[in-house]
Amino acid sequence: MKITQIDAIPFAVPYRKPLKFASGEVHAAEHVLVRVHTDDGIVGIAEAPPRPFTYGETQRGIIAVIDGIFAPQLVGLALTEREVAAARMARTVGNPTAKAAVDMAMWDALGRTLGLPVTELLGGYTDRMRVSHMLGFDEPARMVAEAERMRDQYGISTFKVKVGRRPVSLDVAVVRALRERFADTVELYVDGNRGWSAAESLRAMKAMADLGLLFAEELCPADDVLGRRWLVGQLDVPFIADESVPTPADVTREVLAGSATAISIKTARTGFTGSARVLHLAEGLGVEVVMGNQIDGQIGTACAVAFGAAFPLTTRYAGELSNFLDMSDDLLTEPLQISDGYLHRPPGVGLGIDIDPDKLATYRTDQ
Ligand code: MUC
Ligand code: MG
Repeated sequence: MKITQIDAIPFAVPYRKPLKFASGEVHAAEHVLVRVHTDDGIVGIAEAPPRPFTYGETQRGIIAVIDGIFAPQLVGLALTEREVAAARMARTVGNPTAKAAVDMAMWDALGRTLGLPVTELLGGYTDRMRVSHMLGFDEPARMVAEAERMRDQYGISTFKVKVGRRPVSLDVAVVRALRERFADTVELYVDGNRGWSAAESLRAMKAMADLGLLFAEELCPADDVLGRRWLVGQLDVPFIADESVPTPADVTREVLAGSATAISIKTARTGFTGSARVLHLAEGLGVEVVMGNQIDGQIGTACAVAFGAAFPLTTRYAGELSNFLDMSDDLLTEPLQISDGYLHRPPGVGLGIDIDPDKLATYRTDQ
């Protein structure tokens, strides 16, 4: 059960259609495959998706921190020493997706070693999650058409609408068009990725007051401290903190300050060990959680559903598990399937997924 080697392998898979939102856009999954090898011949896997516009991590930076700083401190540890691994990685500030991928690859290796699914090791609540799909920026009619396709093809009926553009009326028109098209057969919520000011956010939320929104997410920056508190205090839906809460300490700060009333849990950002801390903190504070998506590929999505399905609170709402549908291909031997609006966690031990060596050879960018 001892770690002998950690690999960090860059790969790039193009998107069929880019995802655009207030803080950036993604045209290719330029991620890092992380493999944790043990002296039993087990290999655990996970992926780190760099989001330079959000956390400042880059593909090269993730590889450098894993190869140069984390791997030398973790080789020799047993897979059961996950808290030792977490404490050693925590000495390095930032680098959330690099830390998360190493943590999750260790959990995958542990599950494979013990012959148990990771989701059962984490909590074992259920084996599936309802799926929420993210609608990136486009013309209102095209965003409605994408929602129709997701509903018809995959049975998805919860949509997170990216907002934060100017004028505010542009995004309000999209949400109104979706509500008019689907009436009350769909759940809708909005994510601003910090694009609006607090005042613009309140104006938009008032203009959408009749549209039955489930949540509002990160509409304005958390660093607009008093503005955000002023906004959140006036809303009648939970306000989800996402990129403003990359650590449990950030969750505490934002919730106690009255600047967030719900939390997006992203395994890509807090792994399994850190996500459990965030979840239990949210539970203790009495705030809602949503399983978010860091624009993950199928490996990351398998991680998100393994965690989300493990606990009752994370399955209360649909999880954001469908971004991989926009990718032209992926690395897994068995692609994930969404049907009737649900994603089941892959059966099998660990995360239940395996890398196809031919696909890895095609998409890795280091050889
Ligand atoms: C989201 O919920 O914000 C967009 C940027 C990012 O870091 O994650 C995505 C989705
Ligand atoms: Mg978000």
